[in-house]
Amino acid sequence: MIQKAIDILKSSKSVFVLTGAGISAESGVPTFRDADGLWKNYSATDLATPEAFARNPALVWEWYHWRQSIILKAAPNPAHYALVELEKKFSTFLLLTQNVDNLHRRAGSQNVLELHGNIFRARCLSCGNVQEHTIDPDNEVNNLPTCSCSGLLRPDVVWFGEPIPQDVWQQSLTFLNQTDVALISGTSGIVWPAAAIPELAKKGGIKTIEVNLESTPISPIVDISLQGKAGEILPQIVQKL
Ligand code: BJW
Ligand code: ZN
Repeated sequence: MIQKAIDILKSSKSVFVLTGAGISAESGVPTFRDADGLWKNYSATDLATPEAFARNPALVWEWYHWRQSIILKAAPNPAHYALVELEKKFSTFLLLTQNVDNLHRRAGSQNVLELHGNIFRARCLSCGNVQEHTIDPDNEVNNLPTCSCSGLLRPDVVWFGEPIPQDVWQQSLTFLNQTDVALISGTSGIVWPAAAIPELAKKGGIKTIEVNLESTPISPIVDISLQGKAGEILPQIVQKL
Protein backbone atom coordinates (compact mmCIF):
# COMPACT_ATOMS: atom_id res chain seq x y z
CA MET A 1 0.00 0.00 0.00
CA ILE A 2 2.86 2.41 0.80
CA GLN A 3 4.21 1.76 -2.70
CA LYS A 4 0.86 2.81 -4.20
CA ALA A 5 0.99 6.09 -2.27
CA ILE A 6 4.56 6.62 -3.52
CA ASP A 7 3.45 5.93 -7.11
CA ILE A 8 0.60 8.46 -6.85
CA LEU A 9 2.92 11.13 -5.47
CA LYS A 10 5.57 10.39 -8.10
CA SER A 11 3.05 11.02 -10.86
CA SER A 12 1.84 14.28 -9.24
CA LYS A 13 3.00 17.84 -9.74
CA SER A 14 0.99 19.51 -7.00
CA VAL A 15 0.27 18.30 -3.45
CA PHE A 16 -2.26 19.44 -0.84
CA VAL A 17 -1.72 18.25 2.75
CA LEU A 18 -4.25 18.37 5.60
CA THR A 19 -2.98 17.66 9.11
CA GLY A 20 -4.54 17.27 12.55
CA ALA A 21 -3.49 16.70 16.14
CA GLY A 22 -2.11 13.19 15.44
CA ILE A 23 0.81 14.75 13.54
CA SER A 24 2.04 16.33 16.79
CA ALA A 25 1.24 13.32 19.02
CA GLU A 26 4.76 11.90 18.64
CA SER A 27 6.10 15.28 19.84
CA GLY A 28 4.20 14.68 23.11
CA VAL A 29 1.38 17.15 22.38
CA PRO A 30 -1.95 15.64 23.53
CA THR A 31 -4.61 15.07 20.85
CA PHE A 32 -8.25 16.03 21.36
CA ARG A 33 -10.18 12.80 21.31
CA ASP A 34 -7.68 10.20 22.55
CA ALA A 35 -7.58 9.24 26.22
CA ASP A 36 -4.67 11.63 26.81
CA GLY A 37 -6.83 14.52 25.56
CA LEU A 38 -8.32 14.72 29.05
CA TRP A 39 -7.07 17.51 31.32
CA LYS A 40 -8.08 17.63 35.02
CA ASN A 41 -11.08 15.47 34.06
CA TYR A 42 -12.28 18.01 31.48
CA SER A 43 -12.66 16.88 27.91
CA ALA A 44 -10.70 19.01 25.44
CA THR A 45 -13.70 19.38 23.16
CA ASP A 46 -15.81 20.78 26.05
CA LEU A 47 -13.19 23.43 26.82
CA ALA A 48 -12.81 24.55 23.19
CA THR A 49 -16.09 26.46 23.10
CA PRO A 50 -17.11 30.13 23.50
CA GLU A 51 -19.59 28.98 26.17
CA ALA A 52 -16.82 27.44 28.29
CA PHE A 53 -14.82 30.69 28.05
CA ALA A 54 -17.85 32.85 28.95
CA ARG A 55 -18.58 30.58 31.93
CA ASN A 56 -15.05 30.33 33.25
CA PRO A 57 -12.33 32.27 31.38
CA ALA A 58 -9.74 31.47 34.09
CA LEU A 59 -10.23 27.72 33.60
CA VAL A 60 -10.00 27.96 29.81
CA TRP A 61 -6.90 30.18 30.01
CA GLU A 62 -5.31 27.74 32.49
CA TRP A 63 -5.84 24.97 29.93
CA TYR A 64 -4.37 27.05 27.06
CA HIS A 65 -1.37 28.08 29.17
CA TRP A 66 -0.80 24.44 30.14
CA ARG A 67 -0.91 23.45 26.47
CA GLN A 68 1.45 26.31 25.55
CA SER A 69 3.96 25.07 28.12
CA ILE A 70 3.85 21.53 26.65
CA ILE A 71 4.24 22.84 23.09
CA LEU A 72 7.10 25.19 24.02
CA LYS A 73 9.00 22.27 25.53
CA ALA A 74 8.18 19.97 22.58
CA ALA A 75 10.08 19.65 19.31
CA PRO A 76 8.88 18.82 15.80
CA ASN A 77 8.96 15.06 15.10
CA PRO A 78 9.83 13.00 11.97
CA ALA A 79 6.29 13.51 10.59
CA HIS A 80 6.72 17.31 10.59
CA TYR A 81 10.17 16.99 9.01
CA ALA A 82 8.92 14.55 6.34
CA LEU A 83 6.35 17.19 5.29
CA VAL A 84 9.16 19.78 5.05
CA GLU A 85 11.00 17.43 2.67
CA LEU A 86 7.79 16.72 0.74
CA GLU A 87 7.29 20.45 0.15
CA LYS A 88 10.82 20.69 -1.32
CA LYS A 89 10.00 18.03 -3.93
CA PHE A 90 6.98 19.85 -5.43
CA SER A 91 6.75 23.23 -7.10
CA THR A 92 3.16 23.65 -5.91
CA PHE A 93 2.43 22.62 -2.35
CA LEU A 94 0.02 23.69 0.37
CA LEU A 95 -0.16 22.45 3.95
CA LEU A 96 -3.45 23.20 5.69
CA THR A 97 -3.27 22.41 9.39
CA GLN A 98 -5.99 22.27 12.01
CA ASN A 99 -3.25 22.46 14.65
CA VAL A 100 -2.56 25.63 16.59
CA ASP A 101 0.88 24.55 17.83
CA ASN A 102 3.22 26.14 15.23
CA LEU A 103 5.22 22.90 14.96
CA HIS A 104 4.99 22.75 11.14
CA ARG A 105 6.60 26.20 10.88
CA ARG A 106 9.16 25.37 13.55
CA ALA A 107 10.11 22.27 11.49
CA GLY A 108 10.61 24.45 8.40
CA SER A 109 7.41 24.11 6.37
CA GLN A 110 6.88 27.26 4.28
CA ASN A 111 3.48 27.24 2.66
CA VAL A 112 1.33 26.62 5.75
CA LEU A 113 -2.21 27.79 6.41
CA GLU A 114 -3.79 27.55 9.87
CA LEU A 115 -7.50 26.73 9.86
CA HIS A 116 -8.09 26.96 13.62
CA GLY A 117 -5.78 29.85 14.56
CA ASN A 118 -2.62 29.85 16.65
CA ILE A 119 -2.20 29.18 20.37
CA PHE A 120 0.57 31.81 20.61
CA ARG A 121 -1.79 34.67 19.72
CA ALA A 122 -4.54 36.33 21.75
CA ARG A 123 -7.41 38.59 20.70
CA CYS A 124 -9.04 41.40 22.70
CA LEU A 125 -12.74 40.93 23.32
CA SER A 126 -13.18 44.74 23.59
CA CYS A 127 -11.11 46.29 20.79
CA GLY A 128 -10.41 43.19 18.62
CA ASN A 129 -6.65 43.77 18.64
CA VAL A 130 -4.68 40.57 17.90
CA GLN A 131 -1.35 40.20 19.68
CA GLU A 132 1.36 37.66 20.37
CA HIS A 133 0.78 35.85 23.63
CA THR A 134 3.40 33.39 24.87
CA ILE A 135 3.85 32.46 28.50
CA ASP A 136 7.10 31.66 30.28
CA PRO A 137 6.68 27.87 30.60
CA ASP A 138 8.57 27.79 33.90
CA ASN A 139 6.39 30.35 35.67
CA GLU A 140 2.78 29.93 36.66
CA VAL A 141 0.34 32.51 35.28
CA ASN A 142 -2.14 33.74 37.87
CA ASN A 143 -3.96 36.68 36.28
CA LEU A 144 -6.35 36.71 33.37
CA PRO A 145 -4.53 38.24 30.39
CA THR A 146 -5.72 41.71 29.41
CA CYS A 147 -5.15 44.08 26.48
CA SER A 148 -3.59 47.56 26.70
CA CYS A 149 -7.21 48.83 26.46
CA SER A 150 -7.83 46.71 29.61
CA GLY A 151 -10.26 44.45 27.74
CA LEU A 152 -10.15 40.70 28.37
CA LEU A 153 -7.99 38.72 25.94
CA ARG A 154 -9.03 35.33 24.57
CA PRO A 155 -6.93 32.76 22.70
CA ASP A 156 -6.90 33.61 18.96
CA VAL A 157 -8.18 30.18 17.98
CA VAL A 158 -11.41 28.90 16.45
CA TRP A 159 -13.79 27.23 18.90
CA PHE A 160 -16.83 25.08 18.11
CA GLY A 161 -19.67 27.11 16.65
CA GLU A 162 -17.32 29.89 15.52
CA PRO A 163 -16.62 30.69 11.87
CA ILE A 164 -13.30 29.58 10.44
CA PRO A 165 -11.13 32.25 8.74
CA GLN A 166 -12.74 32.66 5.33
CA ASP A 167 -9.52 33.71 3.55
CA VAL A 168 -7.78 30.52 4.72
CA TRP A 169 -10.72 28.36 3.66
CA GLN A 170 -11.04 30.02 0.25
CA GLN A 171 -7.31 29.72 -0.48
CA SER A 172 -7.46 26.04 0.52
CA LEU A 173 -10.42 25.31 -1.77
CA THR A 174 -8.78 27.17 -4.65
CA PHE A 175 -5.60 25.12 -4.19
CA LEU A 176 -7.59 21.88 -3.84
CA ASN A 177 -9.35 22.60 -7.15
CA GLN A 178 -6.09 22.55 -9.10
CA THR A 179 -4.03 19.97 -7.21
CA ASP A 180 -3.28 16.34 -8.15
CA VAL A 181 -3.25 14.68 -4.74
CA ALA A 182 -4.48 15.31 -1.19
CA LEU A 183 -2.56 13.73 1.70
CA ILE A 184 -4.53 13.69 4.97
CA SER A 185 -2.78 12.77 8.19
CA GLY A 186 -3.39 12.68 11.94
CA THR A 187 -6.98 13.88 11.94
CA SER A 188 -10.06 12.08 13.24
CA GLY A 189 -12.02 13.56 10.35
CA ILE A 190 -15.04 14.52 12.42
CA VAL A 191 -14.66 18.29 12.75
CA TRP A 192 -16.15 20.42 10.00
CA PRO A 193 -15.33 22.02 7.66
CA ALA A 194 -11.90 20.24 7.51
CA ALA A 195 -13.77 16.91 7.48
CA ALA A 196 -15.28 17.84 4.10
CA ILE A 197 -11.89 17.96 2.36
CA PRO A 198 -11.52 14.26 1.45
CA GLU A 199 -14.96 14.22 -0.17
CA LEU A 200 -14.38 17.53 -1.96
CA ALA A 201 -11.10 16.14 -3.28
CA LYS A 202 -12.73 12.92 -4.48
CA LYS A 203 -15.50 14.85 -6.24
CA GLY A 204 -12.83 16.91 -7.98
CA GLY A 205 -11.09 13.75 -9.25
CA ILE A 206 -8.07 14.28 -6.99
CA LYS A 207 -6.20 11.26 -5.61
CA THR A 208 -6.46 10.92 -1.82
CA ILE A 209 -4.09 9.29 0.69
CA GLU A 210 -4.72 8.99 4.45
CA VAL A 211 -2.10 8.25 7.10
CA ASN A 212 -3.54 7.62 10.58
CA LEU A 213 -2.96 5.32 13.55
CA GLU A 214 -6.46 3.95 13.10
CA SER A 215 -9.39 3.80 10.74
CA THR A 216 -11.45 7.04 10.60
CA PRO A 217 -14.61 8.21 8.78
CA ILE A 218 -12.17 9.39 6.08
CA SER A 219 -10.76 5.87 5.49
CA PRO A 220 -13.62 4.52 3.31
CA ILE A 221 -13.55 7.67 1.15
CA VAL A 222 -9.85 7.84 0.27
CA ASP A 223 -7.99 5.96 -2.47
CA ILE A 224 -5.31 4.74 -0.06
CA SER A 225 -5.59 4.47 3.72
CA LEU A 226 -2.34 3.69 5.55
CA GLN A 227 -2.55 2.74 9.22
CA GLY A 228 0.38 3.47 11.51
CA LYS A 229 2.35 6.32 13.05
CA ALA A 230 2.71 9.39 10.86
CA GLY A 231 6.27 9.76 12.19
CA GLU A 232 7.12 6.38 10.66
CA ILE A 233 4.98 6.21 7.51
CA LEU A 234 5.50 9.76 6.18
CA PRO A 235 9.33 9.55 6.24
CA GLN A 236 9.14 6.13 4.50
CA ILE A 237 7.03 7.67 1.72
CA VAL A 238 9.08 10.84 1.30
CA GLN A 239 12.45 9.02 1.26
CA LYS A 240 11.36 7.07 -1.84
CA LEU A 241 10.19 10.07 -3.91
C1 BJW B 1 -2.24 9.71 14.81
C2 BJW B 1 -1.15 9.58 15.65
C3 BJW B 1 0.09 9.33 15.06
C4 BJW B 1 -2.88 10.01 16.88
N1 BJW B 1 0.17 9.21 13.73
N2 BJW B 1 -2.14 9.58 13.51
C5 BJW B 1 -22.91 18.60 12.48
C6 BJW B 1 -22.54 18.48 11.16
C7 BJW B 1 -21.58 19.33 10.61
C8 BJW B 1 -20.98 20.31 11.38
C9 BJW B 1 -21.36 20.41 12.70
C10 BJW B 1 -22.32 19.58 13.24
N3 BJW B 1 -22.48 19.93 14.53
C11 BJW B 1 -21.64 20.95 14.82
C12 BJW B 1 -20.94 21.26 13.70
C13 BJW B 1 -19.92 22.28 13.54
C14 BJW B 1 -18.63 21.98 14.27
C15 BJW B 1 -18.26 20.51 14.16
O1 BJW B 1 -17.61 20.07 13.22
N4 BJW B 1 -18.60 19.70 15.13
C16 BJW B 1 -18.32 18.28 15.08
C17 BJW B 1 -17.78 17.80 16.40
C18 BJW B 1 -19.56 17.55 14.63
N5 BJW B 1 -17.63 22.80 13.60
C19 BJW B 1 -17.48 24.07 13.92
O2 BJW B 1 -18.13 24.59 14.82
C20 BJW B 1 -16.50 24.87 13.10
N6 BJW B 1 -17.09 26.08 12.70
C21 BJW B 1 -18.20 26.09 11.92
O3 BJW B 1 -18.73 25.10 11.50
O4 BJW B 1 -18.63 27.36 11.66
C22 BJW B 1 -19.91 27.54 11.06
C23 BJW B 1 -20.28 29.00 11.30
C24 BJW B 1 -20.45 29.82 10.21
C25 BJW B 1 -20.80 31.16 10.43
C26 BJW B 1 -20.97 31.63 11.73
C27 BJW B 1 -20.78 30.79 12.81
C28 BJW B 1 -20.43 29.46 12.60
C29 BJW B 1 -15.30 25.26 13.95
C30 BJW B 1 -14.52 24.06 14.43
C31 BJW B 1 -13.42 24.53 15.38
C32 BJW B 1 -12.68 23.36 16.01
N7 BJW B 1 -11.82 23.87 17.05
C33 BJW B 1 -10.90 22.97 17.72
C34 BJW B 1 -10.13 23.77 18.81
C35 BJW B 1 -9.10 24.67 18.16
C36 BJW B 1 -8.30 25.46 19.16
C37 BJW B 1 -7.47 24.58 20.06
O5 BJW B 1 -6.60 23.84 19.61
O6 BJW B 1 -7.70 24.66 21.26
O7 BJW B 1 -9.98 22.44 16.76
S1 BJW B 1 -11.67 21.52 18.41
C38 BJW B 1 -10.40 20.40 17.94
O8 BJW B 1 -10.84 19.52 16.87
C39 BJW B 1 -9.32 21.27 17.32
C40 BJW B 1 -8.80 20.39 16.23
O9 BJW B 1 -8.09 21.17 15.28
C41 BJW B 1 -10.07 19.75 15.70
C42 BJW B 1 -9.84 18.48 14.94
O10 BJW B 1 -9.25 17.52 15.73
P1 BJW B 1 -8.14 16.57 15.10
O11 BJW B 1 -6.99 17.36 14.67
O12 BJW B 1 -8.78 15.70 14.08
O13 BJW B 1 -7.67 15.74 16.39
P2 BJW B 1 -8.31 14.47 17.11
O14 BJW B 1 -7.78 14.41 18.48
O15 BJW B 1 -9.78 14.44 16.95
O16 BJW B 1 -7.77 13.23 16.28
C43 BJW B 1 -6.41 12.86 16.27
C44 BJW B 1 -6.23 11.79 15.23
O17 BJW B 1 -4.86 11.51 15.12
C45 BJW B 1 -6.92 10.47 15.58
O18 BJW B 1 -7.62 10.02 14.42
C46 BJW B 1 -5.76 9.53 15.91
O19 BJW B 1 -6.01 8.19 15.50
C47 BJW B 1 -4.66 10.12 15.09
N8 BJW B 1 -3.31 9.89 15.61
N9 BJW B 1 -1.55 9.71 16.96
C48 BJW B 1 -0.94 9.27 12.99
N10 BJW B 1 1.24 9.16 15.82
ZN1 ZN C 1 -8.13 45.80 23.54
